[in-house]
Amino acid sequence: MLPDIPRERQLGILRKMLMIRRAEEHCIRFNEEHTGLLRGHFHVYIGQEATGVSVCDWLNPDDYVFTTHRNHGHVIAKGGDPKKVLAEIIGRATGYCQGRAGTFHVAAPGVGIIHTSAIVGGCLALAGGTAYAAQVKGEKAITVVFFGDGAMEEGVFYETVNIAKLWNLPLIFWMENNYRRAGGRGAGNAALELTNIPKALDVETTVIDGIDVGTVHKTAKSIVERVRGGQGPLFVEARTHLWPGNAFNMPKLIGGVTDIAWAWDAGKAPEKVRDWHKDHDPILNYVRELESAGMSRAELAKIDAEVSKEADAAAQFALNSPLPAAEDAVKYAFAGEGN
Ligand SMILES: Cc1ncc(C[n+]2csc(CCOP(=O)(O)OP(=O)(O)O)c2C)c(N)n1
Ligand SMILES: [Mg+2]
Repeated sequence: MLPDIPRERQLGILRKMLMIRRAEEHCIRFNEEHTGLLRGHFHVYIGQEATGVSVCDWLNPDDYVFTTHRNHGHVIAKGGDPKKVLAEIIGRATGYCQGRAGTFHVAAPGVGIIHTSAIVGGCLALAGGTAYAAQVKGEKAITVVFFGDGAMEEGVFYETVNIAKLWNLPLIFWMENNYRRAGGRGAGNAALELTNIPKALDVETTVIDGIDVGTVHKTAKSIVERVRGGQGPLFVEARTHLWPGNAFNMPKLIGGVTDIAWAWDAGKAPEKVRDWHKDHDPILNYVRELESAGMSRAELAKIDAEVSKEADAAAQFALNSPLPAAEDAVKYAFAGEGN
């Protein structure tokens, strides 16, 4: 279903989702086509784009967002600059954190993402903190914390939900269930339904299809309005489907970059990724819906070409950017003058 908003805004959502996809394809290519660019492990948000983009579409610039080891998508969704995201991913001085954070910890305080942690569940308590601060200061800002199903195994999840409910904090718990763990739902959790856990702490929960933009957008609107209106913390489980390229220790472009034409000609997609793009890719689903609503294939392909060009330029910007200077190694390490 398409979100019930003007066409221009619908297309803004498409552009953002495509930007995340294209930027992250570059991220994987940084790893596959170069040596030593990405040092260590990394994760991508491919397949979950409908969630972050639709939620952030209802947020104000001064609302807070906390994210995870899959942060690239959330940072771009909240208004982050893809150039600075890609530069940070490969540790460049032009990146959001001047190359100190790398792929796992991209943070963009200017757009409301004041910190990122790759520790599973690491941002939950921090999100409780910004929600509490906003409440004490009487600000209108709300906080959204995105996290995975796996984070619900961490003790900090229970502590944060509990205190958020007790103090009626303006906090949205937005869980993205990507069924990554073997066995799927609840694989590392005794709860049969993960929503049973917040429910036990008297926090209202909603379960939605996280690949359908219209559903996520509509849900996010009401959840954001209610939390902003002082109705306390709410919990959403958005269910997505694992992108086949994520089924490894490191993401791989096993079918190459996404071709928007697979939206109307699924048979052209490589077999390894065909079913996923046909049934579970939030972007191609959305493209099909826009086409059914009267947009031409040429118009949709043009948007993709424009976004891809911008993402290519962002990747080039990152590659051309310098590493941080050696003499600046301890800069920002200590509070005080010069930092
Ligand atoms: C406290 C902690 N334990 C283990 C890890 C290693 N680790 C990284 S991602 C991940 C899976 C997390 O699952 P989930 O929260 O559902 O996120 P997903 O990767 O599925 O998006 C684990 C165990 C970690 N980063 N932090
Ligand atoms: Mg998961």
